[in-house]
Parts: sequence; structure tokens; C-alpha cells
Amino acid sequence: MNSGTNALLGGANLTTLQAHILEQQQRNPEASGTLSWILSALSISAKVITSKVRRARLDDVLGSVGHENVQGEQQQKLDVISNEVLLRLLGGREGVAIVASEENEESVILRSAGAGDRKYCVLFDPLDGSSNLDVCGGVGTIFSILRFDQSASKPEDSLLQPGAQQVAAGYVLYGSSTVFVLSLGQGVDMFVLDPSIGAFVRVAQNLRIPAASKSYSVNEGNRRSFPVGYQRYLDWAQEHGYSSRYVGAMVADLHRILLKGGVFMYPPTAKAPAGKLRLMYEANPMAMLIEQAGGKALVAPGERVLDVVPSSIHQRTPLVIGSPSEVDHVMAHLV
Ligand code: AHM
Ligand code: MG
Repeated sequence: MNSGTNALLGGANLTTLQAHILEQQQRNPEASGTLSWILSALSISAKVITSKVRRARLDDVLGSVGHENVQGEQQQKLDVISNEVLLRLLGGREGVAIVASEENEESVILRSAGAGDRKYCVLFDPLDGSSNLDVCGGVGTIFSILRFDQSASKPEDSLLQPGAQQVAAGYVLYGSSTVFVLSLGQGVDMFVLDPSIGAFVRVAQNLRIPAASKSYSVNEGNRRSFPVGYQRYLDWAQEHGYSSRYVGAMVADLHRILLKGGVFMYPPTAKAPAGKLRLMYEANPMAMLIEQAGGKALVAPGERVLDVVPSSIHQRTPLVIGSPSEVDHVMAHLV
């Protein structure tokens, strides 16, 4: 490669998400390529959703369903559109047995596996924090991939596995750029969508979360209905010079925490006594990513998010997640 081409590519080591996935596949002699195809569907979905998010105001797909755009067409909300994009693209991949989405009450059984087939279940929140869209704030897609369990008595039961069994997890943040963060269980890698070439380019490998940072992220408007331990923690943090940062879209808040450190919490509240966030497609994938980056994700003192055995796909959970020392500080006030 000559120096001109090199400069054009921003250095000789340009690795796309696609190439990264193939690299990982080649490292595993047992890999059949099925998971790579599923990840490629997620990568294409992220590009399609990026273009929809960037045009949301122009296409008048903000706010609620059931109104017309300037051309007099009925518009669907962007989270419904994002859901359809993911369902369609994942539905076209032979290796996907079941998909479950925040937007669908029931999981969608696409195909059950025959003996010897290696198939997967994909769970996702298509557009997390979508109310942020109305104000041009960051929103995200979160996904979790589990092996399809052939021994489950009903196909849906195959989904009810603890997060520790996730094969892969990731999120896409549609912010000032589109970022794809992925873990296949061996660290966390980050990719940025280069709009000029239409590809996700690897920008960081084996990300490590800072061990500590004096920053917490919580909806403090709910403070008076938090269990008393969280209120004690907030008093302590404020006495110790902590900053507060809260976007209101978990993907954006946790992306900041992954890179800069801190702790994110969604405790039980009067309105959401079991917590607001969903275990299987919000807390579990984020917990896998943060743990893989050296952080912690707990439901309560000594209780890892990833060890919770789910009883339903839409179940909620309290969540304390982020830099290991910061999660420990919260937990010290909960006991
Ligand atoms: P959603 O899946 O309906 O978008 O809700 C999840 C979002 C998270 O992204 C965010 O952290 C949280 O809800 C914000 O909730 P609140 O407005 O109660 O603070
Ligand atoms: Mg959500």
C-alpha cells in the first residue's frame, strides 16, 4: 500500500466489523459461521436504523404513532420501525431460532432446530431511550445472543437462561457518531460507523473500564422513593465531591461510563418496585459488556446480574453497574 492510500484509509490497520467477526471466527476451530451471519445482520440493522434516526425529524417519525407526515402519509414511530428492521434482517438468517424484543409481548419463533443444528436466540431492545429522539439526544439498540436450548420443553423456554450463558452481547449508540460495542466473551471491542465508506471501523480493542471515577448516573427525581440505602449512598457521594451525569438513555449513560468510569443505577422506585430496566435485553447484555471490560454489574449486594435465572422474558430488575470501586461504594451503603 502506498503512503497516499495509507493516508486515505487512516493508517494501515483498518479493520471493519465484518473483518473482525471473521477474524474471531477463524480463531475458533469449532465455529460454523452461523454466529458471524447473525452479527452481520445486526451490523446491517444498525446501519439502517442509523439512517432512520438521522432522518427522524425530516420524515416526521418522532412522537406517537397515528399521525400523518407532511406528505400526508401515516407514520410509524421510530422504535416500531427499528423493531421491524431487526425482525426482518434477523428473520432472514437461518441460524436464528427465536427472537424476542421489548416491542413484542410474545417472542417470535422463526424456526426450531433439528438435531445437530447450531441455532441461536437473539433478544433486543430496538431503540432504547427513544423519548430522547424528540430532542435529538442519544439513543441505542441493545442485543443479547443465547444458544438455542434443544432440550427445553417449549421453544420459548429456551430463552430463559441466565445472562452468564450469553454467547455475545452488544449495543449500538446513535449519538454524534454511530458506535457499535461488542463482546463475544473475550473482551470488548468498539467500532465507529464511517459514513463515507458505509462500514463500522474498529477503533478500540479490549476496552477496560476505569477502576474508579467520582461520577454517578441515576434519575435523582425518584430519590425520595429509593430504598434508604441508595439515599445514604447519594448523601455520601455528594459529601465526597461526586458529579452527577444522567442522559436518560441507558446506552448513552453506560457508554460514557465504559470510557470514563462511574456508576449507573436504576434502583427500585415506588412506580417500578422491581426496577424499571428489563433483565434479558437491557441489563444482561450491558452486564456482560461491563464485566468483560473489568467492571461490575449487580442487582443487590453479592448478587450478580448475570446469575439471575429469569422466569419471564420481559422481567425487570434493579441495576447497579459500572467501575468496580464505584459499584462497591453503592453496595457498601445497601447492606
Ligand atoms: P425504554 O426501554 O422504554 O426506552 O426505557 C429504558 C430507559 C433507559 O434507557 C433509561 O436509562 C431509563 O429508561 C430512563 O428512565 P427514567 O426516565 O425513568 O429515568
Ligand atoms: Mg429500553
